[in-house]
Amino acid sequence: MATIVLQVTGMKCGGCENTVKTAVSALAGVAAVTPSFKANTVEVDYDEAQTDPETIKQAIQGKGFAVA
Ligand SMILES: [Cu+2]
Repeated sequence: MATIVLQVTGMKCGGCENTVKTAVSALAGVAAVTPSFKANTVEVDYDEAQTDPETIKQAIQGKGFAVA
């Protein structure tokens, strides 16, 4: 299991956090998603055998948020 903290801008409220959480949680191999709109971060625990940071970034970007 690996953990990454992505810098994500565009989240403005708890609803945005939930949008990100739902999108990333839907990916195979993702164990936990902790977004913070205040810190502009999304922490993700994932199984490296099933997914990778690029796939996670794309899921977030697909919801209209920018990932650094
Ligand atoms: Cu929002």
